[in-house]
Amino acid sequence: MIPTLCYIALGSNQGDPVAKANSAISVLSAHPDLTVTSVSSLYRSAPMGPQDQPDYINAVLAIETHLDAIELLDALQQIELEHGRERKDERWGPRTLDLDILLFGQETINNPRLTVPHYGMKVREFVIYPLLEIAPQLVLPCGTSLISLADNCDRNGLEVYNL
Ligand code: ROI
Repeated sequence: MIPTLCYIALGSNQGDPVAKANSAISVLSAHPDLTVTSVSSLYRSAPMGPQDQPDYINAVLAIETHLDAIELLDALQQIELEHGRERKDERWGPRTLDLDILLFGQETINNPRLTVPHYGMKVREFVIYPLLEIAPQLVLPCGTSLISLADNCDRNGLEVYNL
């Protein structure tokens, strides 16, 4: 069986987001069911949504897996919980660790728990530019190229995070 190439977005803005991001990358890399094939730089981004919250650290990873999409979602949600994720009611509020499936191969998934491609990935600079770093030739299942999304997306102050 050929594994599925997937892209995962990582975001954090609570309790040392850089440490959380690095820890999540380590845990994903060590996971028996996942092979991490590339990791973008860490980026610092202004919050999308309510502005009275800290800046975010964002990154994107490419992984290969034999899991199905829901099994992958379960694995990611388990890692979120281990990093102190609490699901609160507040829409677009701060988060300790967010791991979102952006793409699952070339599949389109509309499941009550999971929508793939991720609904925000076409417009969010903190997804598009890290993804461009690791997959510049990427084309979405709808036929849109990542490069054309970047052409239409302001960086909104997004910058590579350096210590
Ligand atoms: N804003 C930024 N910059 N990065 C995120 O990862 C992020 N995640 C979210 C919301 C609250 C929409 N804002 C974000 O879930």
